[in-house]
Amino acid sequence: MTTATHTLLDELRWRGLLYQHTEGVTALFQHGTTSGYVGFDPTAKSLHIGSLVPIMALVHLQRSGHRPIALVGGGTGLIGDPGGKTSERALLSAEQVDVNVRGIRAQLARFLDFDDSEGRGVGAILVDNAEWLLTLRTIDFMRDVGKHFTVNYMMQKESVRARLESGISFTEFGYMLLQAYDFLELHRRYGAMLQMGGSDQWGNITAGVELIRKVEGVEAQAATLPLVTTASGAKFGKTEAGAVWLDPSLTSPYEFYQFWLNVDDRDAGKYLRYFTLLGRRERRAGSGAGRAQAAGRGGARGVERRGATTARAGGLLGEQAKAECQGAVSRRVGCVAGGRLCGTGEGASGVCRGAVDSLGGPALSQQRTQMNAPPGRPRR
Ligand code: 485
Repeated sequence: MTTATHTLLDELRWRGLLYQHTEGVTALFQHGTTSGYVGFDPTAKSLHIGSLVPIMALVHLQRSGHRPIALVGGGTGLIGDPGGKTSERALLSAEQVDVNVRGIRAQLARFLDFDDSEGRGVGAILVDNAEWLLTLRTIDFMRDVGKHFTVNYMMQKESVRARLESGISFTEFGYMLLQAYDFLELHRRYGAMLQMGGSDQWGNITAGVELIRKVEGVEAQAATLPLVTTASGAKFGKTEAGAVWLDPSLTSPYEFYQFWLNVDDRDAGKYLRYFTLLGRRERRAGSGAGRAQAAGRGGARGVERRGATTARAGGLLGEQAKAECQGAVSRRVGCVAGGRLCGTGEGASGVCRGAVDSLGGPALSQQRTQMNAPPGRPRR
């Protein structure tokens, strides 16, 4: 748990996880406990590794004493966010959205701590916006929500502006109002004061801030996270085989591990900050060893250190996810640390096997096998 003087914002900033935010975010974290949310649309039955960035933001939010809310867009998934798309999306069937919601809900549940027994009000909440969006009445919505937004305002949003030439349906044009309404609904239900998302979500998130200001007279806040970049300029999270999914039936543990193992050395430090809970000191120790190794000095001691910190990361995640840690997704985050840190170097296998073992579970056997492979295999 971060201390009061070491705010969540400092933590996110140090991790490079803060891209843009509204002014009041600083004050928000300084005054007691708050709730913040991230929304995930069920466009597929699994999240992918890019989703780990906002998930980690929720994890940090919770670790610093606030309530994280993960929202699955069972309602918005039926419409489709125009953001980042150069052309109209094909509508997903209600059945497909349903299957996808179930997959994503189960994955999200593994990362957050739902235990509210200490009564501090920071137990995570998992919601599906189908709960309120599917029963909205058109006339009510157009009067109560639509009236607060001018078409001019909506056309300024990047997600719409980018489509003015190629065209955008009324359906996708209206998407931002649904997301704005979600923020209002979560504010009313759970006192949500913050919405986070990737940098492409800024327009949708600030539309919600606007709606809450107009309807409730409250200044809610927005914070976005950076898009993950790679030193080579390649798209993060893509391999020749396609996206790297969190679902082991779509991306095998072996492929998943290989993805992290093949991360460019120049990206390793950044990804450790993004995807693990390793702190400043531990991370520096890790990257120092990495440099020594890259310089051809081997460094079993360094590797041992790295193994130790990996064990810590695994432990933290284990503690975070409690019993759920047996689940494949949690183990995968543990493996992020394990993968990157244990990838090469003599002596790494033993130490790291221990680290990964601390997360347990037979599904890791593939990774373990890989870790024991001789060092110096070519990297992509
Ligand atoms: O109330 C909300 C309803 C839906 C959403 C958010 C809040 C989903 C959002 N519109 C969206 O499309 N998000 C993307 C998705 O679900 O795939 C990605 C973003 C990315 C990051 C991630 O979700 O492109 O930047 O925010 C969590």
